[in-house]
Parts: sequence; structure tokens; C-alpha cells
Amino acid sequence: MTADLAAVELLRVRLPLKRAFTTSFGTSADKECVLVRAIGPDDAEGWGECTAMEAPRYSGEWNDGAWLVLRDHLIPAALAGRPSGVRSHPMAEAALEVAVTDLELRSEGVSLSTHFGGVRHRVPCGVSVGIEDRIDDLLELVSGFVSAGYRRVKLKIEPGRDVETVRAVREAFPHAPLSVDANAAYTGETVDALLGLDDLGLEYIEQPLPEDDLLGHIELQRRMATPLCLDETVTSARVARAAIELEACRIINVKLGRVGGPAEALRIHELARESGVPLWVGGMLETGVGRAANVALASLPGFTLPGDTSASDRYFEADLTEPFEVDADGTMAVPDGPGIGVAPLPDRLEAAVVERLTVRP
Ligand code: SMG
Ligand code: MG
Repeated sequence: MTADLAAVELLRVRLPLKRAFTTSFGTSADKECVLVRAIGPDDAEGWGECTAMEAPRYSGEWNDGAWLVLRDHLIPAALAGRPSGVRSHPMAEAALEVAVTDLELRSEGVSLSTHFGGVRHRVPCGVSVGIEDRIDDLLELVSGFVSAGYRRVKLKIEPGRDVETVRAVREAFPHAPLSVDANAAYTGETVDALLGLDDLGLEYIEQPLPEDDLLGHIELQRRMATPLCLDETVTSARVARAAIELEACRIINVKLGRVGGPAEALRIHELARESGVPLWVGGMLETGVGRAANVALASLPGFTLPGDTSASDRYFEADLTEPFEVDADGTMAVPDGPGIGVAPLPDRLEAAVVERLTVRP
């Protein structure tokens, strides 16, 4: 990494979510995450957001673990200019990589989108809707997002809350682009229920089976006309290549954190373009810091489908940064300022920080 790294600050922040978000693996009422502030010798700074959550339920990373691996391994290695040798902490690695890249790009006056090779100034946006106890609440939420212009609505599902719910949404919104995401909740015993989704005109079914069940996804894709999209499974370009070649999916969701940072995300982008597999940028309920990097990634030519890059007001009363907005046409502007193009607003950051620590050489 850069020779111009003087210190790195870790900040744990907590922001209330406007509405609790429920997936097959749990409910979040707040957004809590670790922010990484890379500091240059001249006090210049760069920001990155770790996409781990409070508990290791989406994947094996969580905030406490990310804090420690950054503090004791990743940051000391970066400050010493040597490889960390760390395995299995891609979200922590990605946060540091983005922060250091942001620091460098700010000094060069280059935007992250330009640095990535982005080609779009606005990106198409989708929205992800959590599991709701009451179908009326779900229909009302979907209605609001469709009216707001979102170009795809993704419904979270789990065994027992799938076909009937999705059919009700489909009947209420016959023409809306819809998808579903199971967050790896189905197994051999429950997978057959998914076949009932095949005639609901879904754009795709995201991560139905456990992350390591490549064979299961291959078999399921053979049984279904609806494309499968992999999220949790795709942890690297190598896995992406296997999934594409073996037809375990027809679409890939790319998250900077899950794949370990921009360098790996760009490798996935390259190979997906070669094989014609459409990509979209996933989300982890990021604050504006993480959202900025996601939107920069979405500006690349291979990201042809609407991402989970929703407006700040879909998540928070007040974001950490200036808010990201989605226009009535369902698109969002790609930041064009240096680096990620945004930074936390000092008063918002102060109000959200619950812990901070500076790591020096
Ligand atoms: O950022 O809008 C967002 C959330 C998108 O559904 C979303 N993310 O598996 O794709 C996914 C989930 C993971 C996080 S759920 C708290
Ligand atoms: Mg997902």
C-alpha cells in the first residue's frame, strides 16, 4: 500500500435505521459499522466503510472481529508497507483498501469512478425490502418504492414465507421488476418450494442455497427458468469463474466488502464482461461512505442491472454524509469529486461515533 500512510483511525458508528430490516438470518434495527480513516503525513484523509454487521450472520465477519483484525493485523501491515497475509476477513480488508485508495485519489484529484474506469454519470437503482410480518405492510412499502421510481424491487424470502408472499406482491404490481433474495436459507429439504416462484416473472432468485453449495445451485438452475443470482457464494474472481462456467448462476451481485476490495471486484467485472454475465452492485445498508464507493463501482460498464444502491432516505433520517438521492427515473448520480467524493459531516459523525482508536506505526 501507499508509502504515504501516517496513521489509520478506526471509528465504530451507530445510526438508527428508519425501519428495522429483517432477512432470513435476522433483524437489524440500527446500522452499526466500522469506518476506516486513512491519514496522510499532511493530515490528508481517506475514508472506507467496513460492511460487516453486529453479528456474523450474513457471513463470518462481524464488527468486533473486523475491529481487531484491522487494529492488530491489517493496519500494522499497511503502515509497515508489507502484505498482511490475513485470510478470511475480506470486509475489513476492503474497508482499508478503499480508505487508502481514497487518500491517494484525493491528493491526485481523481474520482474513484474514473480510477475504476467508470463510464456512467448516473446509475440505475433498485431497492431491497425486508421480510414483513404483515402482507399489507409489505405491499405498502413496495408501493412507495415503485412510486419513487426504483427500477427493481427485491423481496427478502425464507422458507415458509416465499411463494404466497411473492405472488401477492406480483398480483398487486403486475409489471414491476421484482426479484427475491433468500440469503442462503434453503436446503435440500426446502428447496422445492422455490420452484413455485418460477412463473412469477422474477428478474432472478438471489442466493437460495448455502454459500458453499455450488453443486446445489447448478442443479437448481437446471430445474428453473428464472435466472439464479449469486451473492454470498462469490467471494473471489476464482469462485465467480467456476460459478459462471458451471452455470451455477446467470447473474452476479458484486459487493466490495464480500470480495475483499476494489481490486478483486474489478477482476470479477473483467471476467463477467468476457462471459457476458450481467452484474449489479449489492448493498449492506451502508452509510454514505460505503454507498459512495458502491456507486462508483456501479458506474463500470459491466454493471448493467439496477443495484441495491438506494437513496440515503431509504435507510436513515440523517446519513453520515450529504444524502444520496434517487431521481424519479430511478437513477442516482455518481460522485465526481476526488476519491469517493464524499466525507462524513463532522456533526453527524460526532453524534454517531461510539468508539474510536488511532493506530500509528
Ligand atoms: O443496502 O439496501 C441495502 C441492503 C441490500 O438486501 C440487501 N443486502 O444479501 O443482499 C443481501 C443483503 C445483505 C444485508 S442484509 C442486512
Ligand atoms: Mg443478497
